[in-house]
Amino acid sequence: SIKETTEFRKQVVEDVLEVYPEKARKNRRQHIAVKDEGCASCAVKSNSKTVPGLMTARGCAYAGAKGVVWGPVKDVVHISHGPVGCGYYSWGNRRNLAEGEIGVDNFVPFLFTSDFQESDIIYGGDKKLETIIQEAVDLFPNANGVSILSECPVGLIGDDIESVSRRMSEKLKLPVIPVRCEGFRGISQSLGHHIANDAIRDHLLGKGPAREVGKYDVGIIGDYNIGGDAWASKKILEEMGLNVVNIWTGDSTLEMLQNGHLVKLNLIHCYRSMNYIARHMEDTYGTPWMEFNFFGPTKIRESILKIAAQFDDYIMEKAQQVLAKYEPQMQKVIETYRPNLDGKSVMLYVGGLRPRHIVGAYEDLGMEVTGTGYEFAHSEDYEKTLPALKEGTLIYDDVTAFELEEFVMKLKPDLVGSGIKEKYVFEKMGLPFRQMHSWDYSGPYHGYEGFPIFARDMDMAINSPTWKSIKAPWAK
Ligand code: ICE
Repeated sequence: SIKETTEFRKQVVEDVLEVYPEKARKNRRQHIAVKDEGCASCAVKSNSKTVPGLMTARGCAYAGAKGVVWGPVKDVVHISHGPVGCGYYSWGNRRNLAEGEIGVDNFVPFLFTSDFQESDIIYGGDKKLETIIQEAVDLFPNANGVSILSECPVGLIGDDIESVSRRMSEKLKLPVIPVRCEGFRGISQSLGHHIANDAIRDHLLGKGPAREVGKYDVGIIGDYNIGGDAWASKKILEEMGLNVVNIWTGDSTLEMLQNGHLVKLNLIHCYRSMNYIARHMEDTYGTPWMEFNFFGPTKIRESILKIAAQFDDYIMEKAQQVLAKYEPQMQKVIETYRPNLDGKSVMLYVGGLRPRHIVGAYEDLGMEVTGTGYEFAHSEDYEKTLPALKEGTLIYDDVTAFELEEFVMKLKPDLVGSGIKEKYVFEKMGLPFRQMHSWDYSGPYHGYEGFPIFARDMDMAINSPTWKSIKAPWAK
């Protein structure tokens, strides 16, 4: 029964935390919960410092600012400012796709780094920064701007990237944007999102070429086009009769960042990374915003109707046509894959949005989410999550490598959905796994284009015959 399951999972939590010293156990206890009847003890502490010594999967402010928000702006040269590692290891693996001529008007696939050496740390890197901004613009004359993403040492040695940026911006007649996203700031990539939002607000927003706002103009905020997600979302909105003029930031241009407020409505997919700027655009320019979710046909339907309700009868009629056109196709996808997936369970661990946003897509396939958690969500994210979960679901915030492994071994899900740091741990245990950050070289997963791919991938992972011939070496 549900009650027994809930009690069992509560006991699992106690057992797993048992190994920690008392102080660490007390801390971690607050970050883990099992959804119980009436949510008597569902509260999960979040957005707080990781206990030193515990293995976290979190990233840093630089990851949030460069990797997440700024990196997908394609006509801007993004300089990873500092030692080579941060730029190198964040190069190309988020799979945020962008159209355009590589090296001409699309610099997303490139890595630009100031490659700090000892001498730069000792004598300062401002001169070098000036030189490489000039070099980058000489080499790529179509670049519409330059962003400077600080790595830790830049902040530690007190470099003044703001004044270099100001000088070079005047000289080159281009936006040169300093982003003070040193990795040590904050406790996760979440502050990096905020810093990146603030840099857009301070340096670009409202400073673009003026344009008229059409009555069906909308922006997509917080879809980073992972494996083509934003293109799949855009397609639905356009078929509804809406005009997608901005995407922040997936396949984006500098102009889109300047004119994000010039729409009738901003549609937010990733609330966690972009709520700051959405609120700012509303407060300053009166641009309204609302959240939506394009994962799986149930959530897509809800979102399409909610979005259309903000417009007129014409859009509502088109929205109904979109539903009528695609839902039978989605039903076919469900008929194909549901028999293979019905009743299977999945445990998730992702960043700041997906642990709640993808629940509906799994449920469309008959699967059950038995555990989920975020790396860096805030309390409002957990509040939005709880209603989406079944009673008995295990919830873990900033789960440690040890805890997640133990939880998985005890709950025995049919599938784990998490990131690259988790993938091989579970695959070596003989457990089906899908990367739910990068979609494992696949995608898109958003929209009507994405759902058939998502369904196929989950089936492929769970029902691959290879699992039958895999045994962990120690289990043989
Ligand atoms: Fe938002 Mo990985 Fe994107 Fe979310 Fe964010 Fe990150 Fe991507 Fe993950 C992201 S912006 S990079 S939807 S930082 S997959 S919160 S952790 S769940």
